[in-house]
Amino acid sequence: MLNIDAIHMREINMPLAHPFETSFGLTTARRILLIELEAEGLTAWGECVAGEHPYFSDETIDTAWLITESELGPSLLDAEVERGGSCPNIFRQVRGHRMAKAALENAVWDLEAQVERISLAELLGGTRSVIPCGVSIGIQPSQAQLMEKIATELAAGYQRIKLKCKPGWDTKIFEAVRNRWPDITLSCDANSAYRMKDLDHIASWDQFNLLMIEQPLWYDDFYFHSMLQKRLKTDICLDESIRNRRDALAAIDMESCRILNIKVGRVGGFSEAIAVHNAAEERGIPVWCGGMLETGIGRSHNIALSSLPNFSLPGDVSASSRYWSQDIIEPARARLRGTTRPHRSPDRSPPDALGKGTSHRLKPSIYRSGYRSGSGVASSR
Ligand code: OSB
Ligand code: MG
Repeated sequence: MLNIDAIHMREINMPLAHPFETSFGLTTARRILLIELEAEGLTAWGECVAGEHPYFSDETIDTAWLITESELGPSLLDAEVERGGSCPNIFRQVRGHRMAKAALENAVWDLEAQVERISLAELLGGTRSVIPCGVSIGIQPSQAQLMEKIATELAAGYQRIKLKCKPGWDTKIFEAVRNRWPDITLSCDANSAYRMKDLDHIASWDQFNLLMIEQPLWYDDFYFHSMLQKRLKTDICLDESIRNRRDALAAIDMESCRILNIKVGRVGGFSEAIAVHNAAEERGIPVWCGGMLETGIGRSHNIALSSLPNFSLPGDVSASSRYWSQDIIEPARARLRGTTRPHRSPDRSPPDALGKGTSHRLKPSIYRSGYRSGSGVASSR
């Protein structure tokens, strides 16, 4: 049994070192919900990856805050929590809200790893000690700026370059990049920016020898992706469409994709992420770990997950300094050229930036802290 004394919810506001543009918009700063569990004399952390707007998924930081405070947090405090893997059952009654669930569940796994005195990677069943890293490069103000950025990332040793794309920022860009770097591992991510009328256009990218085309069509689709995949030599990778193991099975069976991106927040936590990983592995489908512009807390969880055996393609687990001039935890150390390692004992020291001293202790309870509520107003249960 893991005795959870308190759940702290905090919202922090983090300016990005560089704006990040995708087909659904420009992000210059992130509002991030952090979960801190007090239990067994220990402190464990989870990060919610929901964005400020419901553009990547239907969740936002505000829906996650609401559901955590009113539903998931109280359920967790009432439950007998054996381990991280107990959480899906505890949260069963709440439909959806997977990013909110994941933040809590992942904090429980973090707690369990500390209690067991093993690394999170080991607890998750990880076997890889070196994780290959790729980078995701947002849409840039100009082609020249993109080329410069790619050159910098290649010089840093990153093993795969993924270009965000959208209509108007695609074929010409791929052509220019391929002309300059004929042999690099290159992929693209459309974040659902295309429709079936673009089928021939997308099929023309076969000439660029891309490792994959990520989520070209609707965010919730399998069927049209399977029609598109039949017309492509290039592998499709699904991101947004895959919410759980059953989605992964459907997509694989329908041949909607040949590669899967796993984001632990998108599938609702480590338990489901492992289930998706295993389902793909059994069917010979490689996976890689996606990113959601996380702070060091979320990124360290992604790196731990990436140590599972079927994470055979480079993940979006690049250095935190690419996104933040000042991260909230000591960023991953032992970074070799284009790779990272799961922490043996993650640096869980609570960041000063969080204003930890301002929350009051009352247990068991859910605390709110951060700028929303001033200092430590405990909600009633
Ligand atoms: O589709 O992978 C995506 C960021 C925000 C929303 C969606 C995506 C992304 C990224 C970021 O590509 C990659 C990273 O965190 O390194
Ligand atoms: Mg994606």
